[in-house]
Amino acid sequence: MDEAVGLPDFCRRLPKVELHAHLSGSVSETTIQKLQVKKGVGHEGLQGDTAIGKGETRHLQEPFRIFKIIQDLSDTEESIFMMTEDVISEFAADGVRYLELRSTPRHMPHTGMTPQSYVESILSAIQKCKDREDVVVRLLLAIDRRQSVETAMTTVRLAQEYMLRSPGVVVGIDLSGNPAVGDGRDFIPVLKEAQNCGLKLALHIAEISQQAVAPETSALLSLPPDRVGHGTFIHHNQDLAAVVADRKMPFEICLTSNVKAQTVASYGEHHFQHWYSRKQPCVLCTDDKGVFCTTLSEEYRLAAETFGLTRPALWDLSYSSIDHTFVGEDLKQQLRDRWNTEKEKLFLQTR
Ligand code: 6MZ
Repeated sequence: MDEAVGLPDFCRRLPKVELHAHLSGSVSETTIQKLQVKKGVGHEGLQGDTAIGKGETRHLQEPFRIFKIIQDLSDTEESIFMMTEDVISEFAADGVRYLELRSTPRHMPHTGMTPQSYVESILSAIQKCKDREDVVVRLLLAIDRRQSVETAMTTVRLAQEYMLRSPGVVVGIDLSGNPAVGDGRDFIPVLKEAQNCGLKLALHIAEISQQAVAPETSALLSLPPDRVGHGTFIHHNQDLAAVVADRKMPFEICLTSNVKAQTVASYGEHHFQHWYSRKQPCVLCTDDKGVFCTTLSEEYRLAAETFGLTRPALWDLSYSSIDHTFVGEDLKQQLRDRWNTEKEKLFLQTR
């Protein structure tokens, strides 16, 4: 391929799949400003920054402080609708053609927002974007590790209900939240229930070093999940690494998030290298594009520059990500056809 088109431009034009994007963490600065106006809060009213800028790193606790600020700003159905619309448009503008968003349903008694109306606001925004934006969007409902098992079960029931009603837009369950809090084993029965009703599982596993030896890690892996979120410390434990390798479990890889939140020391030391070189399925994702000031194109560019991936290798990485989406074979095939059409165009434009 002609090198005349610069790498950032190539990465932007590349059709991409985003599989690990938390709604609140994906909200851009512009949307935060709109939320502030809606709520009548000035910037001075925010407790600290709402993003971790270029070249900065902060302890993993910091993004969790920021999520809380964004969640406090978005406590009505209207704000959830607006942020979902904005996030979808931004991903589409970055060349994302298939997007799986995930979000934790919230109950806000002071505004009347319920977990149901929260999910419905996201689904309405997805529906509104359907004809306008050039991206297919699906939704995972998230369980926060801080929550009670009862709340987690309510989330699974909601996901089950909307999987049938949406129809097909709600596709799975995510287990996330501060990894230093709680024990993931508490949620095993709830996650099994989700599997039994046909929901897919994308679970944050071994995001911090303590979890490489924690009993919850092998318990969660034995479910088994359909995809592993981060999995940063799995390869530090041979037994866990063998389970993941044998089952060819796909990794959701979030380079910038892990480096900026200091769970990985540098891009060059990221576990992507370990797994990619062993042909383990890997999908590049953003995690929280707003909080970590990134885009999916930027993650592809960083992977190329850090690990020496050629443009055809980037293409293959994006194309193979379709295999790991939580949709049926028909839609997967449509996406592959779409990718193949775009490939021709991309190659022609850059010849
Ligand atoms: C674990 C994370 C996360 O649900 O309000 N979340 N959980 N590790 C991460 N790595 C940095 N990034 C985001 O989006 C925000 C929520 O997503 C989860 C946390 O539970 C956070 O509260 P929603 O849309």
